[in-house]
Amino acid sequence: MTHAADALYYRACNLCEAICGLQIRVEDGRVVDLRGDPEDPLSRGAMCPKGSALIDLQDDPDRLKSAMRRVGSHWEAIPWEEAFDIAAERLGAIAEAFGPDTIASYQGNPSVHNSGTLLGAGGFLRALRVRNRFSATSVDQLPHHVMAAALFGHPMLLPIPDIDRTMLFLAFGANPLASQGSIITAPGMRERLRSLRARGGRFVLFDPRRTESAEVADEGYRIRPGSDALVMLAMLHVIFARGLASGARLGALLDGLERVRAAVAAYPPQRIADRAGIDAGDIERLAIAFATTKPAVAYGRMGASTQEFGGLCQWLLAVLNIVTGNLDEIGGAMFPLPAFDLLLGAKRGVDFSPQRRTRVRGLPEFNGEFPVAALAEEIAAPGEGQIRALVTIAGNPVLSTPNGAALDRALEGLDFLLAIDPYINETTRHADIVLPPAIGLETEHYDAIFHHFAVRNTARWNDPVFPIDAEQRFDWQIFEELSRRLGAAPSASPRERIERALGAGPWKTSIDALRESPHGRDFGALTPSFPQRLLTADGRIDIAPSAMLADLARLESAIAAPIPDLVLIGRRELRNNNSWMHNAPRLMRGPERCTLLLNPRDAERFGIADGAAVEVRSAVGRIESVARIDDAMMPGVASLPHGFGHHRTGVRLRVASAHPGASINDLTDPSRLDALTGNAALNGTPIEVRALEVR
Ligand SMILES: Nc1nc2c(c(=O)[nH]1)N[C@H]1C(S)=C(S)[C@@H](COP(=O)(O)OP(=O)(O)OC[C@H]3O[C@@H](n4cnc5c(=O)[nH]c(N)nc54)[C@H](O)[C@@H]3O)O[C@H]1N2
Ligand SMILES: Nc1nc2c(c(=O)[nH]1)N[C@H]1C(S)=C(S)[C@@H](COP(=O)(O)OP(=O)(O)OC[C@H]3O[C@@H](n4cnc5c(=O)[nH]c(N)nc54)[C@H](O)[C@@H]3O)O[C@H]1N2
Ligand code: SF4
Ligand SMILES: [Mo]
Repeated sequence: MTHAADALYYRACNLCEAICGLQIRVEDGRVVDLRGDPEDPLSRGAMCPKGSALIDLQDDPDRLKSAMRRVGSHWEAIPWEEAFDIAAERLGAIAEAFGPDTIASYQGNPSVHNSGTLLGAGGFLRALRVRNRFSATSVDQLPHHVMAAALFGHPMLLPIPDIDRTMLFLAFGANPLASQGSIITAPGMRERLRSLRARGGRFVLFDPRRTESAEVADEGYRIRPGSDALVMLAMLHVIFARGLASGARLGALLDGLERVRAAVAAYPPQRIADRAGIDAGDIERLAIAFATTKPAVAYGRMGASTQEFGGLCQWLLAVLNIVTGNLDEIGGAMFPLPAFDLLLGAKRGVDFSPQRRTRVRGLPEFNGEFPVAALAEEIAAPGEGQIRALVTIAGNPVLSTPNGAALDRALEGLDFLLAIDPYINETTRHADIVLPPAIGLETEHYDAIFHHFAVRNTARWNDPVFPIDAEQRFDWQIFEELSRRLGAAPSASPRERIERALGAGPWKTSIDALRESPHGRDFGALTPSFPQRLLTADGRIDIAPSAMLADLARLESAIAAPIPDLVLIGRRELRNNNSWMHNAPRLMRGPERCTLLLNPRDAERFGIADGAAVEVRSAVGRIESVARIDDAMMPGVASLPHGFGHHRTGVRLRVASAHPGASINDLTDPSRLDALTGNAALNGTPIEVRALEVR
């Protein structure tokens, strides 16, 4: 065992998008105190219970430190060199025999939370010549990127709500008090929402469940899953009809205002109110309030992205901000200027329209990636180009992607599976080789992604707290070893790339300069940046892209279809982190959290009592759960958290396996997609539920 030197350390938590600054006291080589750093200019002392679980991760006896090889159902630790050789040899042989397009990759969420993983993986995937790339993006924020590419010229030009200065925060399908914010890095959400209200501002939220965030909202509306785009169209209808659309400073840059006006004409609030479950008068009033409150910002996250109309939602939210003069304005939707600017040197006018389609279903790629809803069939369906080998990096797609059970089965049929992951979980149990990186407090870190989404321009460099054992490796070292064996020339290390980017970036800084500000450097509040930062070919913003307008026809056919009897949506809770932190003992105390929430009316009509064991069925699968009757749910909507289902054999997560729960993604259906973007429609899955006989 190696020990950390006794000292007070400051570093950002890298578990979620809030990147809270932490203050960590180490004595006798162990963490004796961990709390929010009050001097962090972004998080100002905020943190959540998951931050302390970094200690559990550090001490977790189930976390792997040496390379592992699976022999049947047994695992043996093998020397790293041997593991690298086997992995490179097997992948190389498959590429040689069947072509590189029979290899696929899946990158999961922590890929973007660990700078060594983020900046190291690309070179390895290039060395592998993988074109069948998949990631958690297509069960998450893909519609945001498609919108940003279409309107602003680059997938990473994502507008961020300037929550500290807005006067009206209009949110759809987000639960910031549980998630701590997403595509808005604003640690301490509860405090930030409190300040908004203290300065006379308002928070309005649309969600089918009265969530903890709805509890602190000024107005919370329970909306029928999948109908957000209708409400947004109706709001725009009102704004145009009342002559409230302007575009303000950006007006001269805008194209397509008349095409939007024509499109929204078909959506008076009365037409869609019943369908959405929202009163037409409320929509009218909110639309006027949104257009006349200065500044205001509209925002939507998972509930408005992982649904059948995620692309339309993100487009309409941007249009709402633009036509009310709130885009790129203080207190509106703004574009951060991070010290490591991923847009530095980005080309203008790149064509992001799909260049390729998946083999089996013909689903479109975006920005070099295919929708992960197609992964299982690409592995399972025989024929030319069938995927034979998979590399997973920081991902658990068996629990996190639609019809995970089918993927679970498909993985069995692979010729070779390489997992770069610290745990043997529901996905990596199928691997031939697992290469476990050092994580969390052991890594150096610069948050290249989440400063891009932050409500203030700040930067911080983190040196590791704990040194690694001689036997351990970092993600980037694993990638480097594999790339070398695949014949790639050495490339710059993540640290060299960070150093270069900081020096070239807008704030001309360096790792050493950041080390002098252990709490983080503050470069100030966000500032308007258009038209300079725009990356469209002509330097203008077309707010009515033809692909978005064309997708309205699909929305129209959905309105014509009957409303399903009962649909399922997801749920995040403060002490979960997707699928992978259920092994942290301090997060798993208290009542079981993997429960099915049902409105009392639904419970009654299906004869289900509180606490009853239930069977839930969808078009693709079935699970068993425990029902909780909760009038926070909208009638006709049930809720189950994702990331559970740890009962599968061979999973080596002792704490998680004691709280197995069931996987919502054994019910979600890969054929339910947002056809515009390829994002999975995880929310709104039609289900049937019945009480199980008590044996
Ligand atoms: N039904 C439903 N499904 C969902 C969602 C939902 O709301 N509802 N949410 C979706 C969303 S938003 C996301 S982001 C995805 C997440 O989907 P995934 O990214 O596939 O799943 P995670 O649970 O985040 O798994 C992370 C994996 O990374 C490993 N890991 C942790 N840290 C590191 C590291 O530093 N390096 C490496 N190499 N590995 C590491 C963990 O052991 C774990 O295996 O799930 C999606 N799935
Ligand atoms: N504690 C915790 N924090 C996390 C995570 C975690 O697993 N646990 N995961 C992290 C990740 S990877 C992400 S991407 C973010 C996500 O961050 P958020 O998007 O803020 O979090 P969610 O809880 O997924 O919020 C989505 C909300 O949408 C609602 N919803 C479902 N369907 C619909 C619909 O059709 N319309 C509307 N309007 N609402 C709908 C759900 O009820 C839910 O409350 O959280 C991050 N932070
Ligand atoms: S909110 Fe919690 S998990 Fe997220 S960065 Fe802060 S302490 Fe870490
Ligand atoms: Mo996510």
